[in-house]
Amino acid sequence: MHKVVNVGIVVVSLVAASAASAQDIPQAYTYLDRNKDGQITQAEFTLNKPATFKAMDANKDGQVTREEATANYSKSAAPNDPMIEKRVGWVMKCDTNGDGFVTLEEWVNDSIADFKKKDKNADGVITGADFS
Ligand SMILES: [Ca+2]
Ligand SMILES: [Ca+2]
Ligand SMILES: [Ca+2]
Repeated sequence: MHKVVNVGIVVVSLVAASAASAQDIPQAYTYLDRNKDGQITQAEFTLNKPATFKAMDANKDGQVTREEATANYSKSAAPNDPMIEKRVGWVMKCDTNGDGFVTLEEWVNDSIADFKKKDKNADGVITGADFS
C-alpha cells in the first residue's frame, strides 16, 4: 500500500517539473537569479563583477593585465590547459580602448553588453522567454 502511494508522488512531481521548465531560466543561469523570482535583472547579472575583478587585479592598481588574468585562471587549471588562454581572451576582449589593461568599468560594461544581448525581447530582465 505504501509503495503505491510513493510512486504516485514521484510521478506528480516529475510532471510538475517538466511543466514548469518551459518558462524557466535555463539551469546554467539560475544561480544569477539571486532572489529566485524567476527573472535576472541587470543588477543581479553584474553583481559579482567587482569581486571577480578584484580577484584578478593582483597588484591592486585598478587595472587587470594579460599577465594578471593568466595568473588568476592558472590557479584553478592544469598547466597548459587551453581553457586558461580562452578565459584570458574573454577578459582581454573587454579592453575596449585597447590600452592593454582592463579596468573595472570596462569589465562591468562588457557584462552589461552581455546582459543586453541575452535579453532577447529587450524588456530589461532575463527570463525563460528570452531563451525560447
Ligand atoms: Ca592590476
Ligand atoms: Ca582598457
Ligand atoms: Ca527579457
